[in-house]
Formats: sequence, structure tokens, C-alpha cells
Amino acid sequence: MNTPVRLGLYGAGLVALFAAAFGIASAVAPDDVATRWAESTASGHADGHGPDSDSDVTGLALVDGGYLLDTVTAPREPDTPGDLTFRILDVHGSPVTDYDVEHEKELHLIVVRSDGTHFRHLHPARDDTGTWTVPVEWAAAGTYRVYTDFTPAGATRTTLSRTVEVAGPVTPEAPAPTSVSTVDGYTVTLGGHLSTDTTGTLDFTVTHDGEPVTTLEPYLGAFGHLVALREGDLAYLHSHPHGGDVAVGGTSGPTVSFAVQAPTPGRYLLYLDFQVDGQVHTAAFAVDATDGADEHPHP
Ligand SMILES: [Cu+2]
Repeated sequence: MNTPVRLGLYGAGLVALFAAAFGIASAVAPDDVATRWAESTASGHADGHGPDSDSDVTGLALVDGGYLLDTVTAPREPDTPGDLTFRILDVHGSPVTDYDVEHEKELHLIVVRSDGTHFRHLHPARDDTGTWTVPVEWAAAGTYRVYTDFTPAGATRTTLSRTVEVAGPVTPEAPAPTSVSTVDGYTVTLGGHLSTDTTGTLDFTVTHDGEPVTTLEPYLGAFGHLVALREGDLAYLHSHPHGGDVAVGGTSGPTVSFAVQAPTPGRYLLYLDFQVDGQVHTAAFAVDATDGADEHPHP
């Protein structure tokens, strides 16, 4: 039996995470990062680059900010229907039952295999005891990363993750860079580019049978929802759609744009959820982020 590909959560990745989260744009010496990390941790999000900023990266740990993602239970073999369940515990070990709504939901659950395939964006149901449940059935074996993206009432937005092992032979895939993705008869073309420098814009244009789709419907309060993961450690980047609030009943298209800044150069996996005729579709991309310092050298 093949061994599932395992995620590496190395110190360097965590350093990169915090460097990104606290706005260190260019490469800095490890000692410097460590110092800034300590300062940033002590001050929380006080420097203003908090969860509401255009781009930050998180999701590499099962505990953050006093909140803990408790054990995740799920089917352990492919093709076996079951429930994925978990709780979020607070600093006292009590299940969290009071959440703020973000993007129309108390909690967003992202599940992806460690090679970037088998992506899902789910919305589990919570009971009064704080247990979240959603039915799942794995289509393939492997190591899956489960992200919970939520905001405890009155606290800051938090993304925690754990891995789930699904037994069986694994054939990892390596998503190649692509700017065109097809899903359910739709073709989505990615424009713009990803850089570490300034917040760049990614533009997704949706067509169907060669015709622009101008009937994109609001989904989670916007005309599209984008998840960006960093290949290598599967760090989770928050991104935000351009444009203001979506009018109820309004439609848009064919292009939706997002502000995303890559914390580091390298490859990123992008998953765009969009809704047409009441159906949500997910288009997947892989893109390479460039180093902004190389593009705009400072004198
Ligand atoms: Cu969601």
C-alpha cells in the first residue's frame, strides 16, 4: 500500500506565515522574522493587518488565538458515506456556540486533499452543544486538510485546520499552472497576476458555449468566493472580492475580481466558487506568484 502524501509543517512555513500575516513584504533575515513574530504575537492584530485586510495567510495550525479545532471524525475509507464532525473549543475547553456571521455563514469548511485535488467548500450544521456536522463521502484515499474558517462572537476571524487520513492507495496529482479551467460546461479564464509586492488583482471571466455569462448570482454575499492555498504547505489565504455589497436579486458577470497578495513567491492553488441558476460551481487553477521585489527593484 502506498503511503499517503503527508503535509510538512515546518518552522520555515510558520515563519513565512507570520511574516505574511504581519505585512513584511520582502525577504528578511530569520532572526528579524523571529523578532517580529514575537512582537506581533504579543500585540495580536494591533498593527492593523488583521483578519479584515485584503490578504493574509493562516490555517496551518489546530489552535490559534485561544481557539482550538478539536478532533475531526470522518469516514476513514473511500466510498463510505458518513459524517464529518468536530467542535471548536475556547480557551477554557468549552465548545464555542456563539459565532458571528461572515459571508452569510457562521462557519466555512474547506476540505482539500494534500495534492490540491478533491476541493470542497461546505457549510456544516451546528447543534446546541457546539458540534458541527456535515455528510461526506471520500472519492479517493489520501491525506485531507480540513480548514474551519469562523469568527467567534466578538472575536477575530480565525482559520484552524487538521488533517484527516483516508486509507488506501494514493496516486498524487501535481496541478500544472493553468489560466483556463472548465467546470460543468463553464469555462473560466484567469487574468491578472499574483505577486508578493502590492495587492494584485485576479480577474476571473466566465463563459458558457463561448458566450460571456452575465447572470452570475450572489453566493455568500458576493458574485464569487475565492479560496487560495499555497502549494507546499497549504497555507490558507483570505481574499476579498472587489466591489461593494451585492444587491439582493442582482446579477453580474462575466468577470469577478479579487484582491490577493501572495505571501511568498511560488505556486498557489485557486478555487473559485460561482453561482449560476442556483447552482454553485468550483473552478480550480494553479498559478505561480512572482516576487514583487524583482519586478519593481527599489533603488
Ligand atoms: Cu463557506
